[in-house]
Amino acid sequence: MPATKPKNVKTRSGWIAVVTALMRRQGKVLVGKRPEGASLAGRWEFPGGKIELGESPEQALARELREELGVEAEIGPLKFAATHTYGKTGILFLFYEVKYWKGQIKTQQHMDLKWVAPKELRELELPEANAKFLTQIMDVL
Ligand code: DGT
Repeated sequence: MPATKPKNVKTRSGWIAVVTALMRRQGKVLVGKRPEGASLAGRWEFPGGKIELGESPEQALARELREELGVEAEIGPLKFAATHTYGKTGILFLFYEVKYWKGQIKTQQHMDLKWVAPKELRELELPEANAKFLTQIMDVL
């Protein structure tokens, strides 16, 4: 047993991995309004959520899109990764391209869903993290 804890243990235990989908249709991208009662309620986000134990990022995103939108999605390539910290919690964001899905997108958890032109993203109330790396997100759209 080491006499002292490795220095990075505390930092790493406060990190979570979140997968999000960049879904395009006719030049627009899908965003959802986070539900009441959730953290960041009312903010517009890209569909997705936390990776659960035992899941790959792609499995987690496919599950989230099933739960949130009611579709069976084919997860494309990783387009962008970034980190942001909310207080003591660090979030690693993985943004995937999602071009293909089966089924009709329907609101299951969000207050609302809408397709917006990439430049309209700038006018939406986004979570702080997304606002911070919006330029990079727009570059990969
Ligand atoms: P749960 O089951 O309530 O823990 O929630 P999950 O696993 O559906 O995950 P969610 O969406 O509540 O958590 C993702 C975290 O990332 C949350 O702190 C909000 C933050 N976040 C920032 N920007 C985004 C975004 O564009 N999409 C998503 N899904 N989360 C974002």
